[in-house]
Amino acid sequence: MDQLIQQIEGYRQEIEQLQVQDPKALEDYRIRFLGSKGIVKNLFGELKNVPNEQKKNFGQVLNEFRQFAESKYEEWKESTNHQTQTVTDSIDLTLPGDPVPVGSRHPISLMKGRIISIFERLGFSVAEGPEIEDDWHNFTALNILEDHPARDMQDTFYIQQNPDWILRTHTSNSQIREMEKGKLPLRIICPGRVYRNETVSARSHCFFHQVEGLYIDEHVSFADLKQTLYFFVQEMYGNDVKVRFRPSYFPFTEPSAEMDISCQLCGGKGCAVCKKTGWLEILGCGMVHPKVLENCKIDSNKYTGFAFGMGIERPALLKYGINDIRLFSENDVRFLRQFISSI
Ligand code: 2NL
Repeated sequence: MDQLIQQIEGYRQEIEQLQVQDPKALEDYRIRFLGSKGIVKNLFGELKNVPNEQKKNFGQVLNEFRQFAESKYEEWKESTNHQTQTVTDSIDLTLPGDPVPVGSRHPISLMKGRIISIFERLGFSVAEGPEIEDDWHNFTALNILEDHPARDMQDTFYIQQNPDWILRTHTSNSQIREMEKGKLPLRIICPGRVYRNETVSARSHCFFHQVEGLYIDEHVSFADLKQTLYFFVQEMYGNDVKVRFRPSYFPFTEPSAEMDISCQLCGGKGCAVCKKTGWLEILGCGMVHPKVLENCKIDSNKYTGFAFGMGIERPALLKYGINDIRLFSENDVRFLRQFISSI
């Protein structure tokens, strides 16, 4: 009996020294002392072994100990509960939320989007193709022959030779792939990134962006080409814009032309941007060469088509008054933030 009293005294001291500060420790405490196989229960089990004349006394000690252990449990339960409440109370739900940065569109994407939406209104749809291309879709199908300088390693990035895999030098590859599908008529624009093996400077880069267009049907004429492109520049640069076509040469079009617009900065009078000519060159175009049609298994006696290609960087430089093409790909947020409100 004395031994049991001593044991109880030991437990009491143990509880006295305990620091229960979180729900896990509280639950551990409950199981150890107050659980169905816990210390208090076991001690009550000892009651039957205690001699009758001491039962009353021992029962009293035991009851006191149980009350002590239970009151400690209630006390700790209260304080750990209170702690969780303090965390919730410290969040002020009336405060404004943390701002989420939304970013902005890249100027190249803005320009590309404007070009696409004008042609979409004329019934063109967007077609895209791979940036890593084979020789056929980038060169041969386009009537660019074996000894053409564009195929030179100095001008084109080769990933592999024999068989050749290259980084496409224009988005015409997407147009060849669409023609090969054999569904006519075809009215598509092909935006995308292209690569040329050139020294990087403020004015030119080894990768840039293009939008090419293609329209193939029966009876498509050069008059259709001129009117389509005239509509485009009027939408893009305003109704007072003037255009001129100069004869040119591309292996994939015949006849071929370069289209200029009147300089938007000086209104055609001549300034530093248009090099005192009053004109800005904006795209190349022409009637699709019959060989290109035949290469894609299109009957060139029945079908004709026009095609054009324009860069995106140069007009974007002009529109936003940017003086270095490298800024487009440097990901400097101070540059990019300037386009937050642009559409
Ligand atoms: C330029 C000139 C041009 C084309 C691209 C083309 C595509 C096919 C067939 C025929 Cl599949 N032509 N594209 C035609 C003329 C000019 O681009 O100076 N681009 C920046």
